Amino acid sequence: MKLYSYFRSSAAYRVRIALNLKGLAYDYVPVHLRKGEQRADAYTALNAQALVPTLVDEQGTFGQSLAIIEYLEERFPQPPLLPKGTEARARVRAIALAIACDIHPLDNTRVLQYLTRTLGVGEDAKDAWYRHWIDLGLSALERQLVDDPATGEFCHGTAPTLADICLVPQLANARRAAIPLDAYPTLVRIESACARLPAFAAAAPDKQPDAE
Ligand SMILES: N[C@@H](CCC(=O)N[C@@H](CS)C(=O)NCC(=O)O)C(=O)O
Repeated sequence: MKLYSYFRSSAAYRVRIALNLKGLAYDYVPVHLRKGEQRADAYTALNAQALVPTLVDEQGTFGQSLAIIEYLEERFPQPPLLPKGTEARARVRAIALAIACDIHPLDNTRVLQYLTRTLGVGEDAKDAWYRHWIDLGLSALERQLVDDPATGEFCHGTAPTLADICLVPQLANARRAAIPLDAYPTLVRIESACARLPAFAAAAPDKQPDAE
């Protein structure tokens, strides 16, 4: 398997965690987003959206981190990244999608660049935008998780799931932007539990071959 990735990409970080949790070896192919390598013809031939990650294996070429993770889940079911039970799976997917659909896309590099380079928004306003969408999303997640008996050591129970796979990279983004996380004690506690697992630790941005 080959994973096209960028060390700071939180969407690629999700897939790195999933591959590690499942014990799947892969070749890391760096795509330097700040140099614009995602827009080169060689890469858009693999990923028409010009986004990382892309996973390539003997079955095909796959984009979108959550689709890739569900593909891995179906091909390599152990250990499961979704809990047993329809309701539990819906809960885990809802947490994952709240991050992947409602927080992360608004703070993506190309969105921030459009704000500054095309719309002429200043750096302070851009930073305020970034913080606003992260805080709004994380506040809702904290409220959702804090008193829910389904929340355990991890977002759902006692084993990491797709929800944790999305949460940890999003918190890493927030930390990089120096956003205070004191208002999210449940999320930070779950992040610490994940950090103790080698699969999460090895997927961290600073552990990647293209880390700067
Ligand atoms: N929904 C996509 C999002 C992918 C995405 O936004 N990737 C970012 C890095 S985290 C990217 O490649 N950005 C390139 C750019 O903004 O030009 C997924 O989950 O895979």
